Amino acid sequence: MSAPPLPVDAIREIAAACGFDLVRFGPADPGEHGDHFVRWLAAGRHGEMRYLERNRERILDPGAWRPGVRSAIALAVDYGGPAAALPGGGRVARYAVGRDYHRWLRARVFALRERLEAAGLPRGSTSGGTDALPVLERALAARAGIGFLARSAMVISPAVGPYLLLAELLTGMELPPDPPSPGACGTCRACIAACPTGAIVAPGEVDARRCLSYTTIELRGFVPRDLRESQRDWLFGCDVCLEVCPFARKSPRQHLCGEARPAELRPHRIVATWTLADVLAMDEARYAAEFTGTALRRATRSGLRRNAAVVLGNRGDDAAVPALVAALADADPVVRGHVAWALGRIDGRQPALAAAHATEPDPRVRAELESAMD
Ligand code: B12
Ligand code: SF4
Ligand code: SF4
Repeated sequence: MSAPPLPVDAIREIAAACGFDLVRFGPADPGEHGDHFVRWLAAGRHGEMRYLERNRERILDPGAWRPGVRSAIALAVDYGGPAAALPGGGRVARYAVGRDYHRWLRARVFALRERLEAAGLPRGSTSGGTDALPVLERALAARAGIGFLARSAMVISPAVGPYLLLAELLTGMELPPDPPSPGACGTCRACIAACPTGAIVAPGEVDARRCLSYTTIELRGFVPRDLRESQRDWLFGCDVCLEVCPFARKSPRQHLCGEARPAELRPHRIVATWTLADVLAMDEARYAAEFTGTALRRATRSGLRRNAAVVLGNRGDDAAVPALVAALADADPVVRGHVAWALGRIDGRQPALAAAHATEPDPRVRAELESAMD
């Protein structure tokens, strides 16, 4: 297939009606961004996200898994909004505050596909999704002109800002490419200076192994000790490099609260009502019942409880000690280890640390207990 069977303006109008704030056309392949991706992988910056390595060839060449693909309809939704934290502390990155975007954004992409097919696009001729296809979504968005590739590595729209969730429909149609987006970082380096862990190692390049979004969400097991203090109050993800960005003030939704906010972006019950102690104490049944449909689930129950322990340690509040002491007897060594670290931050002379050390079977947790008492 080559020429579009329906006017390109109709595609834009239908996409806008489906709830996309930005709609642009561009190539389906990552072009020169692919070289950067290859270098990034070779440097091991992906950490334990091995699926990126496994999908390398498909990511570099979408034609290998979608023969005949020509263009991408690049899509974006503004999710800007007020900072969110659990009552009493524990911040959650804005993208994860409401309903899981993998669900509601994917539903929008599928609705768009259906409407385009109803308008004349051959059935089954597109592949679409958000964070689901083996593609570099930032590369597609930047090449289509959704925004510019910034020093923070975010794709930023000069009109809407950095709080953009990206999605795409890949198609065999030859769509006329949109021009590159205007806008640039200029002399600003605020995100690089503000990143709590120094994860932005070069302009546009993030070492995921140091990024709090990786350590709090993707990483399973123990968080390197030298990164825990830098986690500060972040329970899930991190928005620092977006918050300090001057373009963040552009988000049309940044001040929308309560009923004025789109339903899928309103704070989930967990964010609105749970405390860090609730997260730390949650059992499997409560996790299964409450976290379904949230992006928070990605971190796993173990990871969320580990993160809660780190944040409680960073907050240094004596009131958290009973909950932490109780969790020293938890079945999960990752939780026990981070709880030991947290107690050490609050009071290394806490007698429960020595008592736990006397019976602790896991050498990693024993090391945490020793370091906490040091
Ligand atoms: C793996 C991943 C991560 C990793 C690694 C991120 C990274 N910067 O490398 C971790 C877990 C750390 C992460 C964090 C976040 N992520 Co993330 N993540 C992804 C995912 C699944 C794959 C990205 C990837 O392959 N990274 C590898 C690097 C090399 O590629 P890249 O991130 O696309 O970066 C591009 C630029 O770095 C560029 N580049 C850099 N230098 C140069 C130089 C030249 C010359 C060129 C040409 C290109 C170039 O090359 C890359 C390709 O275009 C995508 C979804 C997807 N399928 O694309 C979401 C995605 C990138 N993440 C997203 C979001 C929202 C976040 C967070 C804001 C979440 C949060 N608040 O906690 C943070 C932001 C951290 C940051 N500053 O990047 C959005 C970004 C939207 C946007 N407007 O840019 C995406 C697109 C998901 C989505 N569907 O919306 N993420
Ligand atoms: S998300 Fe946080 S830790 Fe990751 S690069 Fe941005 S500021 Fe640094
Ligand atoms: S904070 Fe400054 S350097 Fe970083 S992405 Fe925004 S404009 Fe670019």
